[in-house]
Parts: sequence; C-alpha cells; structure tokens
Amino acid sequence: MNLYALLACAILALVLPGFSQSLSWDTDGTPGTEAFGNTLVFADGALGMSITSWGHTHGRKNDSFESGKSIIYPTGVGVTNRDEGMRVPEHQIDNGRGNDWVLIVFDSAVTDVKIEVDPYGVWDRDVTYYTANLSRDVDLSGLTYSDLADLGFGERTDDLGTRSSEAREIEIQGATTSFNAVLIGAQLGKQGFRGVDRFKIDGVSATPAVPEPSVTFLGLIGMIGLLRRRR
Ligand SMILES: [Ca+2]
Ligand SMILES: [Ca+2]
Ligand SMILES: [Ca+2]
Repeated sequence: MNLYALLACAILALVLPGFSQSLSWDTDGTPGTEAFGNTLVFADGALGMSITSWGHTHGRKNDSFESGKSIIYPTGVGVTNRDEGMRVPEHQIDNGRGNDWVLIVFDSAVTDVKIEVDPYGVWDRDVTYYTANLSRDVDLSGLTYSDLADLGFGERTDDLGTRSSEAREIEIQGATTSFNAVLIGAQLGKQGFRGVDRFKIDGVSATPAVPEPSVTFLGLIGMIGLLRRRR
C-alpha cells in the first residue's frame, strides 16, 4: 500500500463514523418458544439483539428477580411473570402484579437507542430503565435492584407517559455514551388505580457505536510514519 492509499484510509476512518447506519429490529411477529427463562433472538444483518424477561416476583414478598416468559405477540413482545397467568391484560410488560422487566442485549455497543412501547388497550405508559456495558451473560435470578450497580448498570432513569392505547417511542438516555444492554420495565414504584402501566415492545432501533476516530486516525498516522522510515 502506498502513502496516498494510506492517507485515503486515514481520511475515510475519520469520516466513516458519520455514516454509521441506524439498525432496527421489529419485535412483533409470530410466536416463538414460550417458556420461563427463554431467550428471543433478533438479527438485523450487521448486529444481533437478544431479549430475556424477568419478574421482580421471587417469593411471596416479590423481593428479588426470577426468570419470566418472553412472548412474541402480533403487537410486540410481552412478559408473563411467575405470579401471572398468560391472559389479557397481564400478558404485557406491566407493574400490575409484580414488576416485569425485559433485558435487551446487543451483540456490541450501540448509541441512539429507541424503544417503542405499545399498550394493548388503554393503559398508562411510564417506564423505568437502566443501561450497562455487560462483558458477559447475566443471570438476574435471586438478585435485587440494589445489585444492578455491581453488574455495571447505571442509575435508574424514569420516562413518563400518559394513559393511551397509542404506541410511544422512548429515547434511551444511556448512563454512558454507548452501551450494549438495556433493562426496561413498567415504572418502578406505586402507581395508583389508574396508574398501572402496561405495554409490549414492538420495535427497537440503535446505531452501532464506532471506535474513537482519533484512535484509528493516530494508528494510521503511526503506520504512515513507519512506512516512510522504511523507504
Ligand atoms: Ca411472587
Ligand atoms: Ca406481565
Ligand atoms: Ca404509571
């Protein structure tokens, strides 16, 4: 490779991040395997995404996480926890009978994550979420909310909606610029009679995070320097 080609590569490396493509995953469709502890896998060519479901429903006092059942309905992914039956309306991600959670894990770090929540019927649409850069698969079984920080999750974020049957797009504000995991559920805490939140997740979009351009650029400059010295 000659000097000009290397220089062209360096410039390309600087410019490319601006062209990083947004990916989207439709999470509605035909039902998959329905079992407690199941994993749903979605792919958009370049990057895969998986979903596992959890209920903070362990024990009679619901004081820790246990696996839930992730189910794909025509209007999105719903969660049935171990205290619920698989029936309307608690087949959704909700805080009516214990708190349901969905753990979304991307194959690599992403930015600009948007999650569309869509209620079946008229329900409140408040959410709570946490983001993390997970380095391994996590098993939330037996853990509580206070254990999330140890796993690498940032501060809790609440994003409040209103009662409606309309879908709502949540723009995830990550605890870090890029992250590979989002734990999202119906809002944590007392909701009141009309405040119970229920929805399904009917779409996720994200942009793959790219390595720091300055680092790539410096590496290439270094290579050019080495090449020049060898001539
Ligand atoms: Ca329980
Ligand atoms: Ca549920
Ligand atoms: Ca609410």
